[in-house]
Amino acid sequence: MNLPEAINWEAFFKRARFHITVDALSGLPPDDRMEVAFAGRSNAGKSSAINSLTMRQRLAFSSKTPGRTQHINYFSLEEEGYLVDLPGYGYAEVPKSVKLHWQRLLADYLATRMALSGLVLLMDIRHPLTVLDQQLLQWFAPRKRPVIVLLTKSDKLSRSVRLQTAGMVRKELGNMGLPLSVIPFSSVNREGVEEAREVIGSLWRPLAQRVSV
Ligand SMILES: Nc1nc2c(ncn2[C@@H]2O[C@H](COP(=O)(O)OP(=O)(O)OP(=O)(O)O)[C@@H](O)[C@H]2O)c(=O)[nH]1
Ligand SMILES: [Mg+2]
Repeated sequence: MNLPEAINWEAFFKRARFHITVDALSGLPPDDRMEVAFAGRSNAGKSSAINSLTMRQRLAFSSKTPGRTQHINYFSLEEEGYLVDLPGYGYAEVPKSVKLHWQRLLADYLATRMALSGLVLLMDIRHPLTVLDQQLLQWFAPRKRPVIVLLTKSDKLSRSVRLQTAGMVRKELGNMGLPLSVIPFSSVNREGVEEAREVIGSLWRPLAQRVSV
């Protein structure tokens, strides 16, 4: 991989293409290309965020019906690796057996996937850091890899409340000892889209350096 100094992140993410859908860890692609996963409660706006970052209308299927993304969806960035849309959690109407299946899948994936270089955690800015969000972070934290928090649907709140919430989340998660970014984000008015592209895209840099040594 050869990432130049000044990167056009928009072009970088625009190359995303649907790759594969899986519902068991045994179906994942080989664990040898870098990937960044998008996780969050059902309806938090994961699929919408992936569409906004990649400038694709319906790359990841977004829906008014919570629990729409029930599998792990891989989007390939050509030889650079993958963006991974994880199943949303916390949707009350899902049968318990299905919930347990997802929970197992998420926990195992977050704890063991070698290629996973960073986690994008999406939380509705009006309801950040639920118990399930914190549980997810606990599964991922031992990896000591970067967490990028997108506080979604930021168009729903005033600027002062957006900043206040971002500050609170930064403070709450600051003591986890992980590289952390917290970005108010809206797929509607595109607040935070460029910043998110840059911060998420930069996860590819260390790999470029490692490869070039
Ligand atoms: N106002 C506003 N609505 C949003 C935003 N992002 C997503 N939505 C809406 O929130 C709903 C859920 O969005 P999705 O992107 O499907 O959420 P998801 O996290 O992928 O949901 P699951 O796949 O069910 O886990 C849809 O009705 C979207 O239109 C945003 O930034 N602002
Ligand atoms: Mg989705």
